[in-house]
Amino acid sequence: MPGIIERYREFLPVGPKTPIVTLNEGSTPLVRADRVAALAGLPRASVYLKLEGSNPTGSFKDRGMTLAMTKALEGGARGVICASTGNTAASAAAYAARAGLPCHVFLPDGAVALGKLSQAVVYGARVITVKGNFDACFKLVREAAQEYSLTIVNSSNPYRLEGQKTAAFEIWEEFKRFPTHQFMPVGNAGNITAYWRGYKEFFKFNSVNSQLAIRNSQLPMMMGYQARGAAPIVLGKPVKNPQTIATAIRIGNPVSWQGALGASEESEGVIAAVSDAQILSAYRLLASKEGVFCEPSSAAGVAGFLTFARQGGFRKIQNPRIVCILTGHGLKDPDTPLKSKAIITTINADGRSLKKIFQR
Ligand code: AN7
Repeated sequence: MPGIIERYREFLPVGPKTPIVTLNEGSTPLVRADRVAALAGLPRASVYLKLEGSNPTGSFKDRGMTLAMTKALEGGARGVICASTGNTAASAAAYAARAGLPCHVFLPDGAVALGKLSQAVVYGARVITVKGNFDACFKLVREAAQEYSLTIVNSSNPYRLEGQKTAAFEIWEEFKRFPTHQFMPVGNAGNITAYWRGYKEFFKFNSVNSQLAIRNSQLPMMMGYQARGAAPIVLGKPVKNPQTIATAIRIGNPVSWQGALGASEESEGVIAAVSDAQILSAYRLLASKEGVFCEPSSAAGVAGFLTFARQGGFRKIQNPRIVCILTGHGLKDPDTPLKSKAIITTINADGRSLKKIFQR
């Protein structure tokens, strides 16, 4: 499959001469999850997982980065810069390498998952770690961008969200209708803003395009989840010192705060919080019951789904069609599975030791 710019050119701000920077991102798997449905007490509901970790750098950021980098190159940028909890940096570094542009990434010191840091380094970005959190990094980035004429590729860059909205198109195309509910993590709140825009645009497009009749005109309810220790939107005020094991969404003052509120209010969804324990429980469940390894932050949406279902949130819904967005790959964060009691047995290389482990 080509990347999202070629696939959805008519919905994106590109022209015939635009130099496209792509790693053939998008077209990610939408996988049915019957065990998750059963565990939520909805054995007959259809629950799907959108595996955004299957993107080229292992997260949904690639959808936005292909367009942000393409437009930066087209506009003659000198270089790009971002603040990041890790995935934006990994994606920016890869696409900048492909575009041949210098890339500077600012990361909270000691709070970025190992895989993401490795990616930023190997793709050749200039990696700066800051003694402060994401919000502090972003402040420095805005100063540096101004001072040194660099293009910011955080989700404050409007092309990021334009690219990311294409994930909603893919979901519609697979179902040939909208889901009833979409569950996802919320950090800087760019992604939920982008999905909602994508769904609304596709709805409008289909309404005027007679060949594509809309079978179910109902747009999905957007259900966004923050980590309890980093839940500014839920609290209604910035969090000075956000804390969560889900480092990707450890953000105290989200860039797209208003976008997230708009998405949840217009769609009659919610922005709510889940605890780290709930996140880790959903994270392990996805891997051990569905064979799907996502990073902890991605599991926040599934934790939200399980909570919502157990509280009877689907009681009045006829045939729910649920999509959970798994935003990043589990290998991004290789340390987390080994932090709990890992069941690994070491034996001597002989037959007697081999026999022993199968006794009992
Ligand atoms: C796996 O990389 O903010 O609500 O700097 O990496 O659109 O911010 C990452 C965010 C969810 C939240 N899941 O998305 C960054 C960064 C994963 C993420 C989010 C992020 P937004």
